[in-house]
Parts: sequence; C-alpha cells; structure tokens
Amino acid sequence: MHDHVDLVDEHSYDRRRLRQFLAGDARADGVDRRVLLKLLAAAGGAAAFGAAGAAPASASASASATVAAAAGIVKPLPPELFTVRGTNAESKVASWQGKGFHTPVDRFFVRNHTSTPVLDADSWSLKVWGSGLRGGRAAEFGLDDLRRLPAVTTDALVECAGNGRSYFTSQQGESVTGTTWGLGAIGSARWRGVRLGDVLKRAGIARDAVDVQPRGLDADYVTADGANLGRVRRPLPVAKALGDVLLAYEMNGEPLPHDHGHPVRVLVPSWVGIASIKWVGDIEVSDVPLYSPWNTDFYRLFGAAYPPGGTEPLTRQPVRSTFELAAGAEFAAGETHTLTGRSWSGKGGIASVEVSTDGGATWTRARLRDPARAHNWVRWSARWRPVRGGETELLARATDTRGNRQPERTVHNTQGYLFDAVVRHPVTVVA
Ligand SMILES: Nc1nc2c(c(=O)[nH]1)N[C@H]1C(S)=C(S)[C@@H](COP(=O)(O)O)O[C@H]1N2
Ligand SMILES: [Mo]
Repeated sequence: MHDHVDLVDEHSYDRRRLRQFLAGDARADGVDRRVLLKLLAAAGGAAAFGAAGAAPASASASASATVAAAAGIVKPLPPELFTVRGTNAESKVASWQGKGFHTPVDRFFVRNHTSTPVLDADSWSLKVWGSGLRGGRAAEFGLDDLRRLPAVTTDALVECAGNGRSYFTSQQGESVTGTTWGLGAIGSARWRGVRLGDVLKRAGIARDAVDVQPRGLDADYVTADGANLGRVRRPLPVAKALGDVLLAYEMNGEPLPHDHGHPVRVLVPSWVGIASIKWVGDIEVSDVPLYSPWNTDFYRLFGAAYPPGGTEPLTRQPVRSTFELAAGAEFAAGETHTLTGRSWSGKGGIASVEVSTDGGATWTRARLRDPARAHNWVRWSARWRPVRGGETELLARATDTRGNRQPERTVHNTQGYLFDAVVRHPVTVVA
C-alpha cells in the first residue's frame, strides 16, 4: 500500500479532488455542476475549466422518501429525555447527569435525514465495489463475515456538525439554516466492530484508490424544494478510510440499535457526524475523486467570512461544553450546589474547563472527572453557593490538549455548523 498519509487532511486533499475534476476525472452524481464550479472558483481553478455546458443534477421528487410529520424514529422518545426536532431527536443534556461516561441508548440523540429503516441483520449484506478495487471486481460481506474479522473496540463521540446551531440565533442574532439544535446533538458510546481498512483490503483495494464512499440504506433524501439528492453518502479520503474508521455492529455492548444504524454503521471518531454513515449498504471505492451533496453543498462553511465556494469539507469537530442542566433550572440561594457538565473536542482531549456563575465576570476552574482522551469528553463539576435571588447565567469554557479554546463568538456560517462559542446558560436563583 503506498503512502496516503498526506491525504488525511481534507484541506490538501480537497484541492487534489478539484484538480482531478478539472481534468474531467471525477465522479459527482447528484451534485449540481454549478456547485462544483463554485468550489473550483474558490480553489482558483474556474478559469482553467472555462464555461462548459451545465449538466444539471436530476431534481425529480421521489415519492418513496416522503418525510413523516412525526419523527420516523423507532425507539421511544419520552419528553424528559428528548426534544423532537422534525425527523431528529435531541438528547436533553440534563438527562446525562449521573448517567455515566457513555450515553445510554435510551437518551442518545438521533439525526435522520428521512426515517429509520428497520433492517434484518441476517439478510443484510455490504457490497464493496468500484474502480478503486483491483480488477474492478466487487466484493460482498454478510454480518457473519464481518464478525469473523478481528474485532476492535473504540470509545468515541458521535456529534452532529450542527450541534449548538440555535445559539447562532439566540446568542449572536444571526440567521442560519438547519435543525435548531441546542447542545444535545451528541452522544458517547463504546463501539465494537471491524476496521473499515481490513474490509477494504479484503475487498482488494487498489493502490490508486483515492475515495471511499459509504452509502446508507435509508430512503432517498428529498430537500424541501423537492430535489432528490439520493441516498445519504459522503466520500472519505482513502487515507482516512484506512485509518481509525470502524464498521461498527455493537454500541455499548449491544447489537447496534435500529436508530443508530442497525446492523452496521460507519464510525469516524472525532469527525462531523455525517461521516458516520448509518445502515451502510454499499461502499464505493474509486480511483477518481467522488462528490456527493454531503461534501459540496453541505458540510462546508459558507458565508461572508469564507470563500465563495465554501471551505474544504468539514472533518474534525471544535471544542464545546455544556452544563447538564435544563434552561431556566432553579437553585436555592444560601446553599452549596454541585454544577456538573461535559466538555469535548474533535482535535484532542480536554485539558481544562473554567466555569463562571456571574455571567462571565469571574471564572473558576472546574474539577475534571475523567482523563483527557482524544475522541471522548470529560465530565466536570464545580461548586456554587449563590447568595442572592434572581436571574443569572452560567458559562463553561474548555481548552483542549492542543490549546484550542472556546471563543466568545463563533464566526457566522450560513448553515450554522461548528458553533463553538461559550454558551450562556440561564438559571434562576430562588431566595
Ligand atoms: N444513512 C444515514 N447515515 C447517517 C445519517 C442519515 O440520515 N442517514 N445522518 C448522519 C448525521 S447528520 C449524523 S449527525 C449522525 C447521527 O448519528 P445518530 O443518529 O446515531 O446519533 O449520523 C449520520 N449518518
Ligand atoms: Mo449531523
């Protein structure tokens, strides 16, 4: 296998994808050519491409993928554990208190583009196919085939890139599109499965493979404007696919639950949740770069502060923190309370957390309850003895082991991704 390491970083890799597209050498099913032209312009390549005729993506609305009015989620969504947001369910951060390091499945958030397909593990199979396999020969794996490969266990978070999105509006007065998450679009689990790399090697991945695109078995995603974007899929650079990525079949010691990708999902530690394709049914291995709506229109940063074609595709998550409290929680004055919360980063472990109970005027160090570990959060606690009654705001800000620290404000992007600013959590002190 030749050295793919330089391609792990999407920033440099994306430039290469675009160069290959310029050479007429990339596959971009379902991606509007104008979108790619915008990306090329951002990368300084549009002039070379010229004004070639547009080949618009098909935009036929598919009846097979009508989004249910209620969430198409299998597990119960009791209101003390979840806030339902369209086809998604946000975990209530207050429900994490005292519930351990890993998030129990009964309160793990669900992000579905359409609805949960209920798949039968016995008849499920994974097809690996494409020009990036030796001889172009496809390979098929059943769940038993995967279970016969060496099993790997990884503790990791899955988090939506849009986690915290609602604070762009409520704290910064900015408008963004997408699900209006608080900070509960995250969960931590112990995942067990096989290395995607082991499967790709068994399938005969060729030296010249560049992209690996898992695709879900859930219904086609049809946008609000009626454009059918096809099934949820997003390419991974081959170097990443051969790295720490799992095909997971267990979550917290149980078979993967339906809502989280039963029987098998991709798990890409520390990357934006969209990389961790659920209900994976096939994986295209390609010797030319691949594009999907999920690495072109979505999951790049667009906006005034960014290039016209957006940034490179999003990969690692930023630093975030939350208290394990409901908004407006009440505390008795004159008593000592233990505030608890969690902080995490996609770029390293968490090194320190500071808490303010006076709206950000003064800060004290929280006590960390877990060691700093990549791909995982730390639980923390801080004592608080409020004196007077009234409204106040609690703030928590974390710094990761790479020195990344939560800012006061996140630079706006139109789709509200990667909100990492310190969140102001309103509470009431009762005298
Ligand atoms: N097939 C498929 N995979 C998917 C999605 C989806 O809708 N369909 N949603 C993605 C997004 S945006 C996120 S944030 C995570 C959420 O994982 P969870 O529902 O297990 O919490 O799954 C990702 N994988
Ligand atoms: Mo997501």
